[in-house]
Amino acid sequence: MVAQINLDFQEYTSSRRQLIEGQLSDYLSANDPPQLWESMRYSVLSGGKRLRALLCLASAEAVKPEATTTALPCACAIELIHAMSLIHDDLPALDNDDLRRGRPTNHKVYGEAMALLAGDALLALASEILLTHGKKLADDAVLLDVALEMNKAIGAHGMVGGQVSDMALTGLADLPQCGITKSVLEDMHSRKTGALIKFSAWSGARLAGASASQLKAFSEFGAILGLAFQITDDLLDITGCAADLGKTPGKDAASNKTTWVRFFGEKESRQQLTELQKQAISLLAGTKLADERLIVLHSLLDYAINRVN
Ligand code: GRG
Repeated sequence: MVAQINLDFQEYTSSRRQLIEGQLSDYLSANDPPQLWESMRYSVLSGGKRLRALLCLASAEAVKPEATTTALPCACAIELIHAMSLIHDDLPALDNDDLRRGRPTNHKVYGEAMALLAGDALLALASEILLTHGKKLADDAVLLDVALEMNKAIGAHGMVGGQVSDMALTGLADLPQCGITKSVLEDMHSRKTGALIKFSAWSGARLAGASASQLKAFSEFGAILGLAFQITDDLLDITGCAADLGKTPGKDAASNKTTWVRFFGEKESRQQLTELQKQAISLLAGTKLADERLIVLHSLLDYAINRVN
C-alpha cells in the first residue's frame, strides 16, 4: 500500500513539475535585454524541488480536482518569487554563496549588478503573470485577495522581515542572556521561509473555491509545513552533503547563524518535526475533504520533512 502511494507520488510530482517548468519556460521566453532574461532563466529553469508550486497545485486539486489550470499561473508566480529570493540570498551582501542547485550562483555567472536586477525583474514578473493570466481564470475578487496575500507573504510582514530577523539574530546564539526564545525563532522561520509556503497552500485552495473554514485549515497546514521545512533545512545543513544538497553544507555554523537546530539540538528538533507532522495531518483532516483528495498533500508533507536536499 505504501509502495503504491509512493509510486503515485513520484508520478504526480514528475508530471506536475513538467507542467510547471513548461509554463515557466514560456513565461521567460522574452529576450530584451538578452543578458537580463538569460540571467532570469538561469536561476528559474535550473531544477529545484518546486515544492511551493507543487503545494499550490496540490491544494487547489484537493479542493477541486480540475483546478490545476486555474492555480498554475499562481504556482509559477510563486516559483519566480522563490528564485528571486535565492538569487538575492546568495549575494555577497547576504549569505555570500557560490553554489546553488549544483551550479555557480547567479552573481558568480552574471555579476552582482545583473543578479540584483534579475531578482528585481523576477519579482515584478511574478505579479504580472498572476494578474494577467489569473484574470482569465479567476474572479476579480479572488484574484485581488490572492495578490494581496502574496505581497504580504513576501514583504516586511513576511519573507523580507524574516530575512532581516535572521541577520539580526546571527552571532547571538552563544551570548549569555541573548533573549532568544522558541517564539523568536518561530517568528523568524515562519516569516523567512514559512510565509511563502503558507501562501502556496492557501492560494491554491482559495483559487479552487475553498470554504472559509477550509481556507483556515489550509493556511495553518501551510504554516506548519513551512516551519517543518525550515527545521529540516537547518538539519540538512549539518547532516547533508554538497552532492545531495547542490549547495555548500555547514554554512550556518560557519556564519554563526542562530538556527533552530543550534538552539534545540538535533534530537529535540527531530522530535519536534514528528510533532509538527502530526499537527499538520490533523489540520488536513479538518478540511473535511475525502482522504483520497488529501493523499498528495500528505506525501508533500512527508517529503518536506524527510527529503535529502
Ligand atoms: C522576496 C522581495 C523579496 C526579497 C527576498 C533574500 C531574501 C529577501 C530572503 C531570503 C529568503 C530565503 C532564501 C529563505 C530560505 C528558504 C529556503 C530554505 C530555501 C531553499 O528552498 P528549497 O530547498 O530550494 O525549496 P529549491 O532549490 O529546491 O527550490
